[in-house]
Amino acid sequence: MKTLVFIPTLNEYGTIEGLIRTIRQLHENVDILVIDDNSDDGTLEVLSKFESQGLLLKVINRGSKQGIGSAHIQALNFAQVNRYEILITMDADGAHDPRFIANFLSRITFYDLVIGSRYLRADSLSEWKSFRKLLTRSVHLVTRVFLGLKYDSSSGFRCYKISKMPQAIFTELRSTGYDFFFESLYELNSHKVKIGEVSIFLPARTYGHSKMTLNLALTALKTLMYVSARRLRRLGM
Ligand SMILES: Nc1nc2c(ncn2[C@@H]2O[C@H](COP(=O)(O)OP(=O)(O)OP(=O)(O)O)[C@@H](O)[C@H]2O)c(=O)[nH]1
Ligand SMILES: [Mg+2]
Repeated sequence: MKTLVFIPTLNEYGTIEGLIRTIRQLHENVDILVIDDNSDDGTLEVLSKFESQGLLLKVINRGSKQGIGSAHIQALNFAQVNRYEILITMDADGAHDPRFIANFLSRITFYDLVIGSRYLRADSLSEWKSFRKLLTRSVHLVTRVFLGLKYDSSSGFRCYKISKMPQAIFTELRSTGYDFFFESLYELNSHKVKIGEVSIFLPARTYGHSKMTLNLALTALKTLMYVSARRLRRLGM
């Protein structure tokens, strides 16, 4: 199956090289697309070296910070326009282990979207600090209660079967940041896309820092309220 792996980057110099080399070793036939928002820590230099060596299909530098969600939407569009059958999306900061890609690829045979979940096994977040775990679990809880989502709604480790994606959904999303994950999942779930999960393990962060900011968290909260209201309207309440 024609497969694209997509990685959004914003200052991931410490991890990007190892990540791309590992993906290449494990899956020599996949293409890799990176969308970067003008990293200034040397990430772009590593990426353009890999692009010229043919290790990467393409690097798109968007020139300014436009958000992780908008990068995912652009990747979905790229995959459709370039006729990929499968799109895998994953983070660059070392949180998403490429060894799980094989599990996604076998599971996607039975589903249209497969989410990498941190809630199927008790030890998925065993290395994380308690506060970080609490934050992630809170998102899981509120999206379950307010949006009716039983899946890991903030996970960016995903596998899409492109032909089964109602692409119009992605052009209508209001989210451009981290809210993309639960808003897109809510819409795909509402459109009866067949969703499955695979268990993933996330190590504690050893390089770099989170790109999540208070502003982005507040925006996500606002989006949550909008999408909850959308849900209530659809339920006729
Ligand atoms: N292109 C682009 N990539 C981004 C942006 N924000 C984050 N990323 C990338 O998206 C991925 C996830 O970002 P993280 O900061 O690790 O977000 P997170 O995993 O929810 O937060 P942590 O658990 O603290 O790591 C990483 O590969 C980032 O480099 C952005 O605005 N633009
Ligand atoms: Mg991360």
